[in-house]
Amino acid sequence: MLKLAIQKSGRLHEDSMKLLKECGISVSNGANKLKTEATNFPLQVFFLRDDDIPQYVEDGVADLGIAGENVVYEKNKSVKVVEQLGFGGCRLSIAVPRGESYKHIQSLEGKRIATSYPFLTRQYLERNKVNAEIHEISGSVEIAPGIGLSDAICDLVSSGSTLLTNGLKEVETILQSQAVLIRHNSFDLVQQQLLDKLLFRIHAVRKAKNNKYVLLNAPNNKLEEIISLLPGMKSPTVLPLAEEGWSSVHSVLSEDEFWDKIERLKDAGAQGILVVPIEKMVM
Ligand code: PRT
Ligand code: ZN
Repeated sequence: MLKLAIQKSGRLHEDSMKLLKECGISVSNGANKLKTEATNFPLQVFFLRDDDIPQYVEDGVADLGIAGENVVYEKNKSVKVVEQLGFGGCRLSIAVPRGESYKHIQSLEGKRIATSYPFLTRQYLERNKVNAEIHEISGSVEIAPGIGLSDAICDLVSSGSTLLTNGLKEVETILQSQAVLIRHNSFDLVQQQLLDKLLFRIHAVRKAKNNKYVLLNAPNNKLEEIISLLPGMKSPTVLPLAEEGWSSVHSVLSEDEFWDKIERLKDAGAQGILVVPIEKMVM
């Protein structure tokens, strides 16, 4: 049985639950519960505050955890990052009042920086040989310059609208972050086998998300050109259509090349292009 710690509520909770569900693991939601057990996988799920997750995993109270890289690297516990999960994306950045002239990191020399990430902020300043005063505060960091508590902040940013509404501008990015799966430092053989089973499912889910299934009709005299545009898992499937001279072509396209390829397929004479989401992809 593996014990997995996920956020009880907040930005990572839903995506963590969704990932388990997509991996075919049924757990009941954790509202007002500390833990629950999956019905169809040897997994126990603990619902905790995200900040506590690295500690629980270091101590081995939980074998696995899902937390933001920002939290994992700030806490600097002895745990292993197993896998990036592709959700909870944000960045840890330094911001200063918009009116401030800021040229480079040395502009922060002697300044006061408010943050909930003292470890990562200090590490970044030291790496850049800048002396600044770090004020650790636990929340509402963005208001610190406005109330005269600090000259700058170091906080998480995603859309940037919090900085904007507080009259701040982003000047340095310390860390690009997303949710990761972490594990306790030492795993026995049985735990490792269960983790491999879980990772196999996570890979299939993530791979499917990055790909689309494409079906299209192609005139046979253009078939060669159209097929050359399609990678497919091995090669595209080609089936004759009832209508003489036409074929149906099935293939898989990755998200990043998708729009470009679709345009080129149309130009090459493809018609009736259907694009379908893929649920799981096992290579
Ligand atoms: O109760 P608990 O301690 O578990 O939750 P929490 O309140 O500490 O964390 P929560 O739920 O806010 O965030 C959990 C994780 O989500 C973080 O550790 C990050 O890994 C990730 N994440 C992704 C974010 C953001 N995006 C984010 N935008 N966490 C916080 N923010 C905040 C940021 O601090 C700032 O206040 O959103 C604001 C900025 O957002 P924008 O869109 O205005 O730029
Ligand atoms: Zn937290």
